[in-house]
Amino acid sequence: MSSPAPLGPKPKKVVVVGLDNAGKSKLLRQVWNDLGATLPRTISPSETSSTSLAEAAGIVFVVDATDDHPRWAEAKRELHGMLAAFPPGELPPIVILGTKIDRPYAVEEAVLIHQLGLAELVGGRPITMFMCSVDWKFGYKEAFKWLSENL
Ligand SMILES: Nc1nc2c(ncn2[C@@H]2O[C@H](COP(=O)(O)OP(=O)(O)O)[C@@H](O)[C@H]2O)c(=O)[nH]1
Ligand SMILES: [Mg+2]
Repeated sequence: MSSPAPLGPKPKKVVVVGLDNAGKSKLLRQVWNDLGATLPRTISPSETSSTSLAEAAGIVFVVDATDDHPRWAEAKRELHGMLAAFPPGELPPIVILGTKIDRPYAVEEAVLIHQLGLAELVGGRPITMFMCSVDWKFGYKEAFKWLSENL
């Protein structure tokens, strides 16, 4: 028997990137477990190991928002480098996800925006930031919703 025809359009690939230890794997597990039914059907998130950035319809850049051992300079280089690799005008929508805000040394959104140099990036690009905590099940749903509406 042949496999059934897919219902509706193929889900668009959303790639989750960020430094090691940022929280990508835990986020993805949580997104699949918890959002499952509510995740917009149009998107299919995974890490870059299985999907290349060039195939991505949208990108989630995960950054640890706690400043006990901050790696924001490194994260900033990674983010700006990634964006620079796209041809002008072909950048997919991007969510910067500041995560682990349940932790005691988590910083405010404005601090991360400054540390990651987001103001330099935004000009006309589909890029935004959300703060989240996987442990508190907070914030990531809104982030994926924004992305799904901006693909
Ligand atoms: N407190 C807290 N810890 C988190 C959160 N998300 C991830 N972590 C922890 O951060 C560490 C790295 O997470 P992981 O998903 O393996 O990071 P990856 O290397 O980017 O895949 C693990 O110890 C996670 O339990 C969060 O929202 N809150
Ligand atoms: Mg991982």
